Amino acid sequence: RLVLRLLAARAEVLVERAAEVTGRPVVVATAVVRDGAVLAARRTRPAELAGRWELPGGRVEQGEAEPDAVVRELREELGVDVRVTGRLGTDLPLADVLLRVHTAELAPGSPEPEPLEHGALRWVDAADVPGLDWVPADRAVAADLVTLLRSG
Ligand code: DCM
Repeated sequence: RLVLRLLAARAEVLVERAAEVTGRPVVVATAVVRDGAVLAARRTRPAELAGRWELPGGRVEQGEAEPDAVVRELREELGVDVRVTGRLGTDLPLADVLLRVHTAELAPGSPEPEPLEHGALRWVDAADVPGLDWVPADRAVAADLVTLLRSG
């Protein structure tokens, strides 16, 4: 039985390593929450996603910690300073990346968000989350978003 337990432990380690080696790049999406609303951003590209709403974010760079990627991407895309507060939902496998949703709040003294790389921005409250035209991946966390907004 001891041997079986050792083999099982070894198998777990190997599975974890395989996931690291074959792992897809992570794209962080961010639910910035303020006063019971989440900040949604309207995409302008590619054509099939243009006009639809997303949680802003982007690709994590090699060796970069995810919270640092969230802070960097939101500074680039929205001109804001954020503080990362947690995670939302489960990882979502996309074609060639893994989408992981973080939660954040504007840091004290942060500028107001501006659509530097999006067509528009909008604060969306719990009642309006389900009806928004989310990009398909972000639609998957809509129920978790509603729960988060209603809990705060
Ligand atoms: N993406 C998404 N939802 C987000 C952010 C990104 O589905 N909230 C997808 C769109 C692209 C990929 O991740 O396929 C990379 O995003 P970007 O083009 O914004 O770098």
